[in-house]
Amino acid sequence: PYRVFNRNYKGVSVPVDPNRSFRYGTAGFRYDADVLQFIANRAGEFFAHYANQRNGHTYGVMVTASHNKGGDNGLKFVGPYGGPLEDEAIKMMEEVVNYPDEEYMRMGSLATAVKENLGRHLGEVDFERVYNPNAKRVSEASCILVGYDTRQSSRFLADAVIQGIFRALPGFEVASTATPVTTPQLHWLVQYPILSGGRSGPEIDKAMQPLLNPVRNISEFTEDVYVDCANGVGALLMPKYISELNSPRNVSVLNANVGDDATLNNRCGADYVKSNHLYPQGCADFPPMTRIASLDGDADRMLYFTKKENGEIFLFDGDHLNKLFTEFIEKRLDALPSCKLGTVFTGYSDMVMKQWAADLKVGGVVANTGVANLIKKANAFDIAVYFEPNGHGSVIVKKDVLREIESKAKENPRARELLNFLELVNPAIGDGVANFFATEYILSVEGLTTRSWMEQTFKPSNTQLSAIRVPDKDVFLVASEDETIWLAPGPLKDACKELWQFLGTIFGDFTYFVRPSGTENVVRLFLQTSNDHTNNLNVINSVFEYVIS
Ligand code: 16G
Ligand code: ZN
Repeated sequence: PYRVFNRNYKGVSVPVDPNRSFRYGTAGFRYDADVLQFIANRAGEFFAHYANQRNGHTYGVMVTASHNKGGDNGLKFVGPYGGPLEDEAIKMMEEVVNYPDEEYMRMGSLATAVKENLGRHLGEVDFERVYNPNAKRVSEASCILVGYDTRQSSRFLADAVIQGIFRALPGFEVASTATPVTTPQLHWLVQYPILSGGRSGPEIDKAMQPLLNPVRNISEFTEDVYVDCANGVGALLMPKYISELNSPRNVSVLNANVGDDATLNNRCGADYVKSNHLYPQGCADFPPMTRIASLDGDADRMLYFTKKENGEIFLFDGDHLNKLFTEFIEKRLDALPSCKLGTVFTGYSDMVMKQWAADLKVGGVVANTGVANLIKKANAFDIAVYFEPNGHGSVIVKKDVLREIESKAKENPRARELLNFLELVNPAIGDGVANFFATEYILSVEGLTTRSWMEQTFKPSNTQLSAIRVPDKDVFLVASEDETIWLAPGPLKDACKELWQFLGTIFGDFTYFVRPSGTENVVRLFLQTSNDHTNNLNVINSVFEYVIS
């Protein structure tokens, strides 16, 4: 199940584009598949040196552009234990990717060039710690595992990364999955000590088993349920989970036409549903109260939706999942009185949700957008549920707390349920497929049908999200690191505040949240109000958009 490469691997030919500057955003490097070849190659070269300096860890690279169209692609680098890469390494990798090509050629190797020239640009980065191309090959070697999704360019880009790794360090331990994997699968495989020395590790299927086995604890589904796979790689993983189920006939996949770039994420998937508030392809004609989940193209997001009796769509998005998960855990914590439970969400979360968290005994914190930022905040708790409203999220448990739950689970049935649930989520990163089964487990234990879940969760506020085109979003709008404070430009900030006060007197209370996107050259404007007048929000949105643009 792996492709294992050796030093004679010639790889692909890589055209270089030295005229642009490339950034690693919240979603990694995200560009046209053609442009990415060069980035993949250089970043691979950097990553080999980086990993080589760290004794015996497994690192990962994932090739995917998630919910974006089939022709786009992206590269995400994964640190040891399957988590996001540290900020300093990202900065350094950007420098290496953007290093002038002529210099590079003159120096003969990236290693020399970097050593001679790069350090001075990176004042606050501990240069030698992050990147020392001259570090000796350590005896207990680190290795890199490369995974890729179902896009036509993905396997090709995985090869470009591998070629870069070998250019840096011929003979480095590197392997790629032999078939496409979901992003969370790759994170899981990296976290799992899978490649002992990169060559003789267990097979992927065996490594996946600890994630797959716990679905046997779902004793029955409260209703039949459907999963829209966005025509992406989730459709390859779902059947593996389904085959472990006691009642496999309750789950059916939709939009599972894998391998065609034209259909991937096209009018289907979690992002389509969330952004447009529309039924995905093939899902509009189900009877009311049918429960349908939507994954995105690389299956790291998931949300549910259903049709109300009046035909309107109702979304159980990341906020609803967050609330469901947190309450489920909270009810089972009596066995662990000193355990600190937290819930982490973002500026895009529903205001009702924020109020709910404030009223709870658990800690509620807002993180800035992007999974890596939510994880940082979640790490402060013993157990934390974190979710972006778009459906990215998971649960993190401290090791000693998990051990305590395991020991209590032997005689305490509530602790047993908690453990069953925690075994279902993917601790490495938000995992759409794992979260689907974790949600079904809760619904089954709590006896919740689609209808009763809808009745017991909160009624979503009226919201509107828009993207405003600007010349350069990072100059145009600067937000504080946690995105909660708008730093510059001052006059625009003041104008928006006055606008908010003025429009509030006409249309009633509303909140606004503005930040520069981390993935596109746009400023995002998010408006929310508890009253039901969508028209008011349209007007408010137009006025804000006019002022900002
Ligand atoms: C990336 C993030 C996603 C976030 C989105 C925001 C990960 C894996 N993905 O797709 O969580 O919601 O960026 O995009 O962290 P924006 O910065 O363009 O608004
Ligand atoms: Zn995704």
